[in-house]
Amino acid sequence: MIKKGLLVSFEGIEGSGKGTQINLLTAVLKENKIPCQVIREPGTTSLGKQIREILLHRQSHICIMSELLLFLAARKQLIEEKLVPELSHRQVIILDRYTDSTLAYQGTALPLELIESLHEKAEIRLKADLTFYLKIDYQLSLKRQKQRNEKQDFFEQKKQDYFNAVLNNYQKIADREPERFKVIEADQDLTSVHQQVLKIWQKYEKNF
Ligand code: T5A
Repeated sequence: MIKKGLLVSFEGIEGSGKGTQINLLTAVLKENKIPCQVIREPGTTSLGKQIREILLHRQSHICIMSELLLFLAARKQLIEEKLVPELSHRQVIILDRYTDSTLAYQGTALPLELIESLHEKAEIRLKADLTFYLKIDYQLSLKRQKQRNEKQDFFEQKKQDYFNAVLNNYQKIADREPERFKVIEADQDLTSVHQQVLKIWQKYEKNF
């Protein structure tokens, strides 16, 4: 594949504002006539939607390795069915979560090296070119979730210790890959967070 498109992912815990900031960035790209589309992980392909339902609204116990493999199955399908063909066009593909989510979440129970080696074995090698990590703490995540007043899915029901471990894993990625993985202080108002995203995007856009 000759890759002409750009993969931009958004990461962060529940309520960090990924969906909100993706909408704001997409509006700017459209205004500037830059072709773009948003893809949610898991959940964009038909298989991904089914896997999302199994994982987020599970009816019975799923062991951690099966959980990991299901996320990988959804990702592999997404790459083959959607990302590879779409990236052959010049456009920005915005991913609402991608591989870093697996490292952060499933990495709370499994070694990061194991998760990376399974990605490699499954030939999931397509990496995000740029990632916005919207950093908030657990208390704020909880507050924003409560404001929405929606029924909680499997992950949202997890406790503070779990989310602290997720945040710790995101920080490890930030320390390891500062060029790609941009940390945004997301505990500020929508506009300030959007301005931080735009500042990074505008620098990056010059190479696109
Ligand atoms: N998962 C996923 C894994 O475990 N492994 C994996 O490999 C992958 C891919 C998916 C779940 O699956 C797990 C992680 C997740 O638990 P999801 O539905 O895709 O779940 O993701 P969530 O993070 O749960 O989505 P949310 O909608 O909760 O969070 P967002 O998109 O980050 O937040 P958003 O934009 O919807 O905002 C939440 C609320 O906060 C307000 C918004 O208006 C909204 O009400 N808000 C702000 N308020 C004040 N100031 C700001 N700056 C605000 N920004 C947003």
